[in-house]
Amino acid sequence: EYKKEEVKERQKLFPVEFLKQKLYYKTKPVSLKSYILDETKSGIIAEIKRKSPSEGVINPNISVEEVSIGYMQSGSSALSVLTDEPSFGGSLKDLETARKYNYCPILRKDFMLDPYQVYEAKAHGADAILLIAAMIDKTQCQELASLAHELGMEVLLEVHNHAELNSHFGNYADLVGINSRDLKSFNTNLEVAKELADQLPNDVPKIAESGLKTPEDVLRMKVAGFDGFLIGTTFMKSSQPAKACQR
Ligand code: IGP
Repeated sequence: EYKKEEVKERQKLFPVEFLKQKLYYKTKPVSLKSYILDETKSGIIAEIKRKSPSEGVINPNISVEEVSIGYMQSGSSALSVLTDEPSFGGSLKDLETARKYNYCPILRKDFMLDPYQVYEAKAHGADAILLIAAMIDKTQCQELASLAHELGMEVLLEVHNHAELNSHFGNYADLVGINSRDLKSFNTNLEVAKELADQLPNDVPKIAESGLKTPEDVLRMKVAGFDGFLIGTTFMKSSQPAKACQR
């Protein structure tokens, strides 16, 4: 996998000691969980996503300042910023830009496998990180999560099926995301998420991820017990992502 190499390269250029000097390493994160559970907010986590393996190019030339501010003004509860360059066209710079212009919780969306990435997330302004059950085992998740917690961030654990939920679920997960997209076939199926939601304990906030296209989709997932709704493609496909979010 390219991730390991990429991380090693960056670590050589910017050692952890360097990251610790950065402004956002020292600032206090905001709680994604509490924003998601705030009933006066929409629950929408709006994503900055230029391209993806399933869609190809979505909206490559956006301004992160403009889109992230627009998302928040349209009533999002939080932002998700992809920082993976090869598959999604994102960067840590995008994360830092979104941070600079918004005080809401921001999720760093990437394939996390090394503690170094957790330091990076904090140093560039993230409030929460994503851990993907399909990519790393539970022990790795717990290790990365305890570092994230040490740095004041929260953890969104992503699962796609019963097996992943059973093998990975633990109290290290501040929120659980159910990804309706099968990372192998790229198909999305909201029924998958609805069914899995019932298996989760009531006290952990649930996020419906991927494949949400209409306000009705969001409503359906809300009725199914979800607290949060992670939406990327539907917003980013629009020439004005924030307008799409307003709906
Ligand atoms: C957003 P969509 O279908 O609205 O663009 O999906 C988000 O769920 C998706 O980007 C995502 C993702 C991921 C991307 C969910 N889990 C893991 C990269 C890695």
